[in-house]
Amino acid sequence: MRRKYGVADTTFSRIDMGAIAIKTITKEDPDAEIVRYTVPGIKDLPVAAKRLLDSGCDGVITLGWVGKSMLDKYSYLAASIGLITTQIITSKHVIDVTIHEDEAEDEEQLKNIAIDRVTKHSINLVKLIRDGKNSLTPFAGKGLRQGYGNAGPIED
Ligand code: RDL
Ligand code: RDL
Ligand code: RDL
Repeated sequence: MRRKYGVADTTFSRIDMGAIAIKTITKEDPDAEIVRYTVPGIKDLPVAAKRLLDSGCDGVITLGWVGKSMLDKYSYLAASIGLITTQIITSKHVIDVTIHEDEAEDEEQLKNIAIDRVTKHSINLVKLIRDGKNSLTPFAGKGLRQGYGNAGPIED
């Protein structure tokens, strides 16, 4: 059956991460139906995700951008709890991609983190939705990271 993916993004974000997610999902699952939902900011993402799932999406990826201030970080904590609650209520995956504006020294680095994180998590979403709960098991314990190079496993 044709899979339906939700992409929720924000106007607060300084990079069009929705476009990157749609491109990646389409490449990974050419048969995919994708529904995009853009909201003002991260605190609006939980209801966007829930509405996408209620309307038939099999899973959702949310794309958030967190500013540098403490107030922004509190907003992210609230949004994150909302996103996790949405997953529990709906029993469906909501992959939370978040870029923290203070993660990088300059805009170029921030952009590279965003592209890497969105791309890798879009692939994770497709795997989980299309291939099921053991789709990531071959990578368990491998120290995979999104936004950076992998940390790698601790060998014995
Ligand atoms: O519902 C309207 C807004 O309250 C909502 O869009 C918030 O997520 C907006 N917002 C903040 O109020 C804030 O203090 C955001 C941030 N910080 C932030 O860092 N990133 C956002 N929104 O996407
Ligand atoms: O839904 C996709 C991701 O948001 C989710 O997998 C997170 O749990 C990933 N993650 C972080 O975003 C983070 O800031 C993790 C950590 N830190 C962490 O320390 N350990 C994790 N995930 O397993
Ligand atoms: O150790 C360096 C990073 O892994 C660490 O700072 C993480 O917390 C960075 N990070 C986020 O801040 C986040 O919001 C990660 C994710 N999301 C994520 O989804 N995957 C990561 N890191 O590997």
